[in-house]
Amino acid sequence: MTTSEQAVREIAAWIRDARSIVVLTGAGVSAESGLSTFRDPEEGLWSKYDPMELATIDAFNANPELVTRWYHWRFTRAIDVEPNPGHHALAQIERLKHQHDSGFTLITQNIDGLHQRGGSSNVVEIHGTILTWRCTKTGAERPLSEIEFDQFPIPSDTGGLMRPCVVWFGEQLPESAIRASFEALSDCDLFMSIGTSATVQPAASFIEVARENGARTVEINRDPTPITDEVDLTVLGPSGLVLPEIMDALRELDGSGQ
Ligand code: BJW
Repeated sequence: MTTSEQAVREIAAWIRDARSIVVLTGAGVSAESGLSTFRDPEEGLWSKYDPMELATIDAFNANPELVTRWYHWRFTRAIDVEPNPGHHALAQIERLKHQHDSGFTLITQNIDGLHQRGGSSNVVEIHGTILTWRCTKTGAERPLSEIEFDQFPIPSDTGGLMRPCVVWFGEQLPESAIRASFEALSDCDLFMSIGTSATVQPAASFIEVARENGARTVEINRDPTPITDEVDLTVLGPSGLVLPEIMDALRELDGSGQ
């Protein structure tokens, strides 16, 4: 058995034994669906585009046409792709834990809606969603289906502009999402960081909150990150491959009742 096979089995046993699990996901989980991550030096969005020109309120105010066009392109990509085996495995783990009356909270930094489309139900979107837009003047929200993308920027009915309900740099995270995250973190006994570079705050600090509360910590990532040496167990590999392996190992353990 390789080290990574051993780690997969151990993580499966920790998932089986956990009373309450928090999973934090990032762009890496959607990479195998065909969506770009942010910080990959070759393919990442921030290697081609300047986040300060696209992902801040100042950028939107300075050039709403450019920012609106960019997010229009981003959501057409997001709705064009399908959830991958990593998304499906997380949804299966959630269902299994709920069957055993255990807690399972999926906190995602992703705005693409793929976890929900992959079958997850308890999803906390801490950086918002690209599938809902709101008026800059009144804050009134509208689903994509009710917005016509026939001019850029998009005027709202009330004299403002429509912007995506995502969290840009320097903006506060949605209060309800922060509250739900900290409630789950304060009660979890297993924390898993998956497909995130663990560099953007406050999400990057969630692991410390979980650890201070006594949780075991796990990371699954294609590449090492700043938390790789801090976690109790790491599996380096694509989440679309590793998560289904963990789910298979969990089924084996669950079926055998060990
Ligand atoms: C795979 C894989 C595969 C690839 N399988 N793995 C404290 C200290 C310093 C700064 C701050 C601080 N507190 C707040 C800040 C400022 C700022 C911040 O954190 N800056 C840092 C960069 C230093 N934070 C904020 O501004 C936040 N707001 C806030 O805290 O408000 C209060 C406040 C404001 C100001 C000052 C102080 C307090 C808001 C952050 C919003 C982030 N927004 C974005 C854009 C969203 C909209 C959009 O999508 O366009 O969110 S930025 C971008 O980064 C996006 C992501 O959700 C986020 C995280 O990225 P993620 O998901 O980790 O992606 P990558 O690309 O970084 O990593 C992918 C990983 O996957 C890699 O490790 C790969 O190896 C791996 N991978 N393929 C598994 N197949």
